Amino acid sequence: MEQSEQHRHHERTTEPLQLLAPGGDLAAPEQWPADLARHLEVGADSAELVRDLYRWMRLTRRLDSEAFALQRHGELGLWAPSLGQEAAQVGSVAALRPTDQIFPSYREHAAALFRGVTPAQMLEQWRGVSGCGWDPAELHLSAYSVVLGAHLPHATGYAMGVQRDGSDEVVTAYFGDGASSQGDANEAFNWAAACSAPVLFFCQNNQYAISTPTRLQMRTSVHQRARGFGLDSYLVDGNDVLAVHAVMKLAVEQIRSGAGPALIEAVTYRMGAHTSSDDPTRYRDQAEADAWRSRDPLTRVEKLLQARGWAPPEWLGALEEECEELGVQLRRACQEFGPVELGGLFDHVLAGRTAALSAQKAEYADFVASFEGVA
Ligand SMILES: Cc1ncc(C[n+]2csc(CCOP(=O)(O)OP(=O)(O)O)c2C)c(N)n1
Ligand SMILES: [Mg+2]
Repeated sequence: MEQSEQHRHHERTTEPLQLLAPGGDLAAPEQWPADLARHLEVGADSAELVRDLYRWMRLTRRLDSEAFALQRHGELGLWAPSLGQEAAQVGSVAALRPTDQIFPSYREHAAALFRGVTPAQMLEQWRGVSGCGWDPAELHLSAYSVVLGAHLPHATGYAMGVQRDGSDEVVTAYFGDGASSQGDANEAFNWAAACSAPVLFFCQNNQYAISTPTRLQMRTSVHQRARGFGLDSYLVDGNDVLAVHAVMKLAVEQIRSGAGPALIEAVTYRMGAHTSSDDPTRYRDQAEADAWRSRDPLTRVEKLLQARGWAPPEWLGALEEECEELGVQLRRACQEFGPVELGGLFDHVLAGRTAALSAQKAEYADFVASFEGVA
């Protein structure tokens, strides 16, 4: 079968592609679609890959629980949990080259950690210390975008630049099921397809846009709609890190070789709240959350690691320590942040300084000064 025909096969399947079942059973290689098998060498020597993906998922989960606790302690203004979405994020980011630009939305903490964002940089935005804690050019990771879908035309435009540079870089943009309804998203998909721009749109369908379930938001799934724009599309179990990794590697390889843009829909579940300001018990059943807990993306990898003897106790112990150390660094970072300096906001609205911005900055400084001496 031609490889392109096999792609269409992925697109047509209504069931998300899964390689590692929730019980820890790995599909036999002969059951895998042939074009995917090449992209994930799970065999006798795959222990290292599985351990590595698991390590990043564990670190991400630790980051998430610590940051949520720090928000509850009043150290952060807000936090958007990544709990439950670790496989979708780690499996995908690990399939990219470090120089492939990523446009995240606001929950891609695994991608940020993987790219080398430090604990302190990670928390800056959530504490309100700065608009973005890291250098987007250095880490090839753009700033988090809270405005839904706004970064997707940026990703398409960036990919058009890559095209004009003659580079083989692949641009990845993460977005949610809810963001797929934005006009920006639809414009970005269409224009990427029209220009054959080297961009991969990665949708984490976590079943909700805050309290709105996916079924109330769309009649046709995101990966099916992608076809209408002329994007290659894939549907994958987003809680299966091995399937996500394999599909991502395949899609990225295609784009890098000039096949044009693609979209991956990863079916997952936001196990926690939308943000630290949200109470999901107001709009979803406990039974639903429990059902998804049995599909926890970490548990199935733990079962695989154990069954194959791929995770010696010393390795697990060292990972546990690494996670604890990450927690310590996050708490320390919060203690070491200086006071929030909002005056800097005016300096980064535009590349240059306008008279209006200078006036607003001066007005703000007067406002802050008016509190001096007030208890
Ligand atoms: C343009 C815009 N409209 C509304 C919002 C408020 N808002 C923030 S997150 C969110 C839901 C997004 O859902 P989804 O795209 O599925 O991403 P998820 O939060 O589930 O990761 C909404 C409506 C916003 N940030 N930007
Ligand atoms: Mg969502």
